Amino acid sequence: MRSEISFIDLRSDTVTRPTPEMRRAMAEAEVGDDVYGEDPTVNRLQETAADMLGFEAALFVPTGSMGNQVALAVHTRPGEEVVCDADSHILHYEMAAMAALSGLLPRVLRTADGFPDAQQVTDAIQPDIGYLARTGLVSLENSHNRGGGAVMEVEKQREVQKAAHSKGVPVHLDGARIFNAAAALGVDVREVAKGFDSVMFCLSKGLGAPVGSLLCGSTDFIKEARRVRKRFGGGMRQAGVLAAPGLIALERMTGRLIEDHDRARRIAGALVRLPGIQFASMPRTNILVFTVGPEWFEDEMPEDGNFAGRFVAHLKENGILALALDKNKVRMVTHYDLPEDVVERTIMAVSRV
Ligand code: TLP
Repeated sequence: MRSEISFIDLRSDTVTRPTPEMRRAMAEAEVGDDVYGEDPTVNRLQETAADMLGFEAALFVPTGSMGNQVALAVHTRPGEEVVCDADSHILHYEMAAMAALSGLLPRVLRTADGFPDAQQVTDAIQPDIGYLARTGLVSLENSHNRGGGAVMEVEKQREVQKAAHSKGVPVHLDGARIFNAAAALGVDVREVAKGFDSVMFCLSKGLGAPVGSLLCGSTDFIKEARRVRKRFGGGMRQAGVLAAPGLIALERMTGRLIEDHDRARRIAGALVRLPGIQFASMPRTNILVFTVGPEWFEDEMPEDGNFAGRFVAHLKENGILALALDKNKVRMVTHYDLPEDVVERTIMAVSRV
């Protein structure tokens, strides 16, 4: 698409293309068969990731969804419940995998910003009674995708971890964008990862690698995760060509995420002044989620009430790609693979709409 017309693609940070340095690293990567654990580049990536996040071990997986689902499968047994928030990625965007692949039932929490508090989690964990399903896992998401890139404070994470652990329930973090969360909080990524029994994070979003995520945990947890990854069809062979750009992502791309956050803030700062646009909260990371009201469509009110869909279609006519999350909500995501004047051009295009 981009070769025909040059759109500014704000649909997601997943659209980022690998840097020239990543492509060179892919071409030159040393490889082996990773199902035998013999790919030196994959091994290096896994060790680097575990070390950066403060875990004993890590496992390279093809996608964030697989990383989350492998974690869910390892922590639980079929017939158990997973406590998660109503807007979480594991519930919304993973194709009911927890039910389809692992026989799990979500115990859904309604929250204002995507982040349950300790009391909600305590109340959601089932007492050990013969006629109730057992709670197998609590899962958090930081930063929060559908929550407009919102960031959960480290102290609040600790309280939830304490509440779950006191009842013997492990806690997983969907940290697809954990480096964005760490940058926004101004802390080392280890602080955000601390206290979780497992953390998944993605290389293929704001960090710009073409493929891949890592699941981090204890040595025993990762040993079991390797088996489940294979069962789910995620055992890769000469995956060093994919791990090599991931190493570049970890070495070079984490430090620049604040630039994306700054752009998101500037775009939001201009949009919030327009009538009919509302932000539940102003962006702290690289995701903007806002609602569009009927004020935008005086002349051509969409009959199906799909304001966001219509808004996004008009934006596309003006050279900007964004995502409609539902009939009212629009999402934009900033990332490194955008032109210098993205902020100005986006504000201009919205004004034209
Ligand atoms: N999110 C994608 C879409 O699936 C919505 C995006 O464009 O943001 N956890 C979180 C919090 C995510 O945002 C995503 C991807 C994943 C997990 C899954 O990663 P992949 O796409 O690699 O399976």
